[in-house]
Amino acid sequence: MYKRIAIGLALFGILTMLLGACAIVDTGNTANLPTVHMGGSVFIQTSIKIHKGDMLNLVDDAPSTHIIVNGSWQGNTQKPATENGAPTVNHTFTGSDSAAIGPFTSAGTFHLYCSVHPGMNLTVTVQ
Ligand SMILES: [Cu+2]
Repeated sequence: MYKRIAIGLALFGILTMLLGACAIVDTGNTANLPTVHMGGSVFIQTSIKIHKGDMLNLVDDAPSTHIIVNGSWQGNTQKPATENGAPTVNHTFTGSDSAAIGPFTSAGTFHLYCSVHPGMNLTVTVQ
């Protein structure tokens, strides 16, 4: 009799733990992702290293529009590019917003730029 109650309590405890663990998963949570911030017309850091499979969180700290795509500025000329292994990126930030791009599933060095702001380049190294 007591054995049954003990087993019941143990099962209840395990179930509670499992449900608790599930509750921690929040698909909208980008706090733990590698993050690059953007100012009015620049990437605050121009390169970042991430791990294979990571999403990259881009945060627009300014009330500025940024359109982030694959490729780079070379001088004052936009050079859109398709790089093998890079996710296709085409995201418009409207100001004071953020978005996770990717995932980057292949190792390599990839280039992103903002088509609004000349020279606004970001290099993503995936390892
Ligand atoms: Cu921009």
